[in-house]
Amino acid sequence: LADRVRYADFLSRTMSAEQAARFISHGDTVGMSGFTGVGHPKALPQAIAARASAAHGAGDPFKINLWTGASTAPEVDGALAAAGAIAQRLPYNSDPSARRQINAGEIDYIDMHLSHVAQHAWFGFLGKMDVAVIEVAGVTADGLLIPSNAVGNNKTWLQIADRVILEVNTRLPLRIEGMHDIYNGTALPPRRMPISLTHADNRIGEPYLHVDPAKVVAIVETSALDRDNVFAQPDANSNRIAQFIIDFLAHEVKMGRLPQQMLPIQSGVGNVANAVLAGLLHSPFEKLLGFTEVLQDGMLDLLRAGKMARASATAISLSRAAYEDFENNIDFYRDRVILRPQEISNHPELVRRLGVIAMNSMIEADIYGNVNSTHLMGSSMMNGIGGSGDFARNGYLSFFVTPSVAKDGAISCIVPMVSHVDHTEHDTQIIVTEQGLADLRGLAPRKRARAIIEHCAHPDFRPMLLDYFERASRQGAQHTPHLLGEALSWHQRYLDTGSMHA
Ligand code: 0RQ
Repeated sequence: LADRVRYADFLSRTMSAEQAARFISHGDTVGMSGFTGVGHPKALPQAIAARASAAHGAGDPFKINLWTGASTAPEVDGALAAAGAIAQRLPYNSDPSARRQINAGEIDYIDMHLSHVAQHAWFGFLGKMDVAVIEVAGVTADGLLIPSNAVGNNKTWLQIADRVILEVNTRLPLRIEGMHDIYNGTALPPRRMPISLTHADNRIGEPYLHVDPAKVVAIVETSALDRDNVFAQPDANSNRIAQFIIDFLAHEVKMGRLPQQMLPIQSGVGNVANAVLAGLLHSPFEKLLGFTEVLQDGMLDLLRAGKMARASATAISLSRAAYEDFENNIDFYRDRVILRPQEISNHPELVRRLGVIAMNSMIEADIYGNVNSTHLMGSSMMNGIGGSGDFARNGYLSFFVTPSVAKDGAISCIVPMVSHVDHTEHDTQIIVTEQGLADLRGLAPRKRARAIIEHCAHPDFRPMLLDYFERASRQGAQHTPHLLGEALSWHQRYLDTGSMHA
């Protein structure tokens, strides 16, 4: 460990995860590292889960509030949920057991824009943090922390927590040192200054995280890999959606509404997003820039092929094969990848200034372009809003994509009224399904409805949507025609019969 932890003072604080878990008590708020399955602590969460199980076995309560960057992995959310050890969770979760408990009302889940988390913690809106558990690649001789494959909210957790536990992961390449750009200039209002980042690949901070050495109570050595973020090969629907987007972007360049060199790209998580990036590999665009939160396999391919010049993100979330390539060619990628705190990677000021092209997946959209990214049938949480809102509202262009139907055609992803709203009609510009693309820019609601029904709805549902819209248009107010008694009847019918078909 001494070659990783070069700050000698810390070595005497080395201990097992089980010993370190004693610094965490029932009722504590624990800020952990971790963003989209990478950079999370690998050992401590399981040791805390074991502590919780032992306490529960003895009839004692043991739950913590768990705050992270975004989603983690089975050894964090999975282990802690299995032990019934989570009281409150924020800001994003994709773990199935934690999701079950969230939807059973057993975990209080606070679904937040990822760019809001650090500042809301600083403002004191969320309460105080007792312990931070942060994975790092190493500690320099000066006591500076070399970040791991994700930065997330680590800077803020290290600053606001009373105590800090560091997991030093010896499996991480030490040559990752220098890839990160940690900006420390975000003061609180009214003392905030402009963030002087004017190009997606600017570096405005320093490569290390700071910690007050006096707060570090334990150093735990680990060597486990991050989650294997596997992707399905893009299917026919994803490829069609990708092609619609690429053709649209090429058209925008032709019309002079996008510069030839394009604008920086943000891509959400998932298979469709990855297919769009794969499509860009064979597109006419060159010297692309990424300004996104998660760097996935598709973006790594673009960097390797020289199609993308540089990418800025807060986490590198890769499949095993892509991660091997990343590690083997770390010097190449260190020159081309910049990892920032999520309050910077997702910052509305920067997304707006840079003119980011935002592409995010959704669960459903309604005929007016309101988008639901988070809830199934209105009540059941899927994952969370993540960074989609940070980018959608502030981007130069904002795409929302989905297959037109779900559950083997039983569900239409284009509905009369969304059962939950994450992105209002004011934040959505372009809706894309495998059926086509609806460009909503400059359209009033009734024209938006016709464009979405005609271009995006599945043919099996298109006549029903048209019928709804036309009947609504014949009665009542005409700005955004709705039949309130029917607007959510498609969802109710699915709950009653297992299908939205009439
Ligand atoms: O369920 O697996 O049980 O069949 O929802 O759907 O089509 O596999 O889509 O994996 O791309 O996820 C919006 C959830 C899409 C994701 C969402 C069912 C469907 C399936 C998943 P099954 P797909 P994806 C940056 C941006 C919010 C955060 C975000 C997400 C399951 O993209 O979490 O954008 N986004 N972050 O069958 C009922 C419908 C449905 C439906 C699909 N209309 N009704 N069920 N499903 N449509 C990244 C970060 O912020 C970290």
